[in-house]
Amino acid sequence: MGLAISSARASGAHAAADGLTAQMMVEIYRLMFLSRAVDDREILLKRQQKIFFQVSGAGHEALQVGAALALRPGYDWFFPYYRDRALCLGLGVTPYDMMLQAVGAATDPASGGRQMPTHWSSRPLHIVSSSSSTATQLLHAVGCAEAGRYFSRNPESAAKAEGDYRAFRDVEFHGDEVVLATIGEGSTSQGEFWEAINTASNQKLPVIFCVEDNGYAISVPVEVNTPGGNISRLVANFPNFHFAEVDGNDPVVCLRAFQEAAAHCRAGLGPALVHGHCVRLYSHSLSDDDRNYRCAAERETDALCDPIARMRSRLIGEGVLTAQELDELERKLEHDAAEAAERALEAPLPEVESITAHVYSEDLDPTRAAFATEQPQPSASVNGQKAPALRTMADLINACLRDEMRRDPRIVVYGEDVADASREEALAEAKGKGGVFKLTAGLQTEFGSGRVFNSPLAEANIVGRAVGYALRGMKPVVEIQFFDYIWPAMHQIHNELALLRWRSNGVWASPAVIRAPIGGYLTGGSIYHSQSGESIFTHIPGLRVVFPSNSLDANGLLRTAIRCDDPVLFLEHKRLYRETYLRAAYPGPDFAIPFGKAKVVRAGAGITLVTYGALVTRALQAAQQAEREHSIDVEILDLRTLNPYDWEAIATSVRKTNRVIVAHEDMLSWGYGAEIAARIADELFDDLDAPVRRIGAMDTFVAYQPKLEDAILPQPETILKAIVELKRY
Ligand SMILES: Cc1ncc(C[n+]2csc(CCOP(=O)(O)OP(=O)(O)O)c2C)c(N)n1
Ligand SMILES: [Mg+2]
Repeated sequence: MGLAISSARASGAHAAADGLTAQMMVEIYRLMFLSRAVDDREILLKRQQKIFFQVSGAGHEALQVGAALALRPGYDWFFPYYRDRALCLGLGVTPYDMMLQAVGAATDPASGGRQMPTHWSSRPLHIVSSSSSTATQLLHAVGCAEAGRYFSRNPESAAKAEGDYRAFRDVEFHGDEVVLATIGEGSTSQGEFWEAINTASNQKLPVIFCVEDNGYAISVPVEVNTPGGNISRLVANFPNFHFAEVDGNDPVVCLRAFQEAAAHCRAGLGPALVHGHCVRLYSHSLSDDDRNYRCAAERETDALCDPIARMRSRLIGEGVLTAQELDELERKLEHDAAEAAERALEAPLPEVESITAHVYSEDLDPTRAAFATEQPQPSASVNGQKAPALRTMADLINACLRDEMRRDPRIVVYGEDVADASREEALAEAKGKGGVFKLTAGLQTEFGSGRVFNSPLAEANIVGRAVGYALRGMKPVVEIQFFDYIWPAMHQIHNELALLRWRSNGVWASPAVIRAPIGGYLTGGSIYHSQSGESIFTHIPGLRVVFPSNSLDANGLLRTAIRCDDPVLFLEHKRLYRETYLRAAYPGPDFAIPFGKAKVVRAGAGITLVTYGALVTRALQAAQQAEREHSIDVEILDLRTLNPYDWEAIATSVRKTNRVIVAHEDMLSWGYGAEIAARIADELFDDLDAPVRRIGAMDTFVAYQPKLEDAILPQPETILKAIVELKRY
């Protein structure tokens, strides 16, 4: 540090109050003051319009420095939020790193100019890229802790392997590592806070939750967010927790609280929650003015609690440093902050050409030929012997999960009801559940409850934890019980799962697989068990979307989804799960299909019909009838994957037929077909002899009464009618 410590203290091993050395007391003050100095410098830059956003940690420094000094960067794991400047300085992020982010420099190590300032990330320090979304990070912290525990219990699973995502996902773990997740008191109102402490408590995970309670969420005071105004009182009954409610303006008290919390976690006793009462000395951000909603007296009282002023008096009072030595130290830190800003303002800006880098994995392209591993290998039937058994889509998805779990010990499967039985003793007499559609049947029995388990009934919990697992190098293959209930997880999917790689400039990634049964034609499935909505997910950059139409494709595409290095939404049409006409022989444990390769399921020269999912069979019926009754020769393309999709196959077919229909089960307006149709009109206009036609469901939800369902969803007759009409042009 090279800091001057007053001679009275520096001379010996004399300990200051609370058992801390003078050196430690000065280090605490240095970090607190440096944090404030960087904030104040940024505020100046913002006022000079040299940076574009500022949010400060002023008033939170004591709590955060206590946390930083109790934990081990690069060993423990950190999920901070935007106010954690002092925490990150304490962990080893430099003022220059921070200023690079403020100016949006190409060399900003957190995001390469993609994120706002204070959205921390550092791979070497184990600070995981944070978003602006409040509370999402807590579930990542839980998944991260689960992954650390998994690797400690199964160290062989950390081994590198070639041929799949593991080649690019390095694993580090320590048996006594701790995960820190911080949050403001207002954000504890989010469901994800409760979903995170639920799992941490239940599984005794080594997560320290730190609530930085400054009494306000922008303009909303704590009592509006938290019944009774105190989060500690509300959470007090969660089992296995160590709780501490502390004066967040006293860094020594905070340090001790975090040391005790860490000891509880490292001993495997469970999680901890440190609730620090601190002050927000500035407005929420530079876009806010707290004089609009706080009285002057309240702001003045807070100002008197300034933890830096208090610590300064204490250092002088205890004879650790003189006022003059402190002045010198402060001038030096202010100079360091200013110098970091000057240097950062000179740094090169990101190139526009770099914008699309890291949306998807650059290491492993799931469209590449390597994923066209082998032809199906029927398990029986040699030399005209007995034909191999044909298996349904449900069977072949289950078989793929089983094969991949045998091959890759980093795979865990969880979701609602996916285990055979959480109470294992029941399996002595019961056959097990294994999913409401039985797609995961027998997996817990074969691979154990450490790899296949039930989650709480909370979809954000399922996906948020998957992000945490995956960023540690594991492969969570999770189930959302019905696509209709994916919406509570939407925030995690859109703002976290799909975005982590891009926002961290390729440093972090969460290549998890989400399986979701989708679609209607169930006769009685009604509104909440028949929804489609795939276009909402294909609209998310960073997320692969797969939608097989038959057993063999489901098997081969799921294998690619699991082995690839991107997050994948794997949509399984539940009407197709057990259709006998879609059955296929088991293709062997290495059968894979690359993404982005459509299949010509019927060749023809008259009209191109682009479709996928449950409409493939219905399109085939319509095409056969069109041929029989109208002599129209329809070519059907099954897209199989929706992002990426096979534009070349579409273009080749349309150039041949000059007429095209895009058909899907989802609602017509703003549906998946709108994009395909628009692109055809745009790029293949000269090849068209007729307008591009779309087919989809009515713009409503699916009704319970089959008569209504039949009318709402597209039928073979709907498709036939469109074919005949289009041929008239
Ligand atoms: C999910 C979500 N909703 C709303 C916001 C907008 N927002 C940003 S910070 C904030 C208040 C957070 O207050 P608190 O949790 O107390 O943290 P503090 O800023 O006081 O440290 C809000 C509403 C957001 N970022 N994320
Ligand atoms: Mg707050």
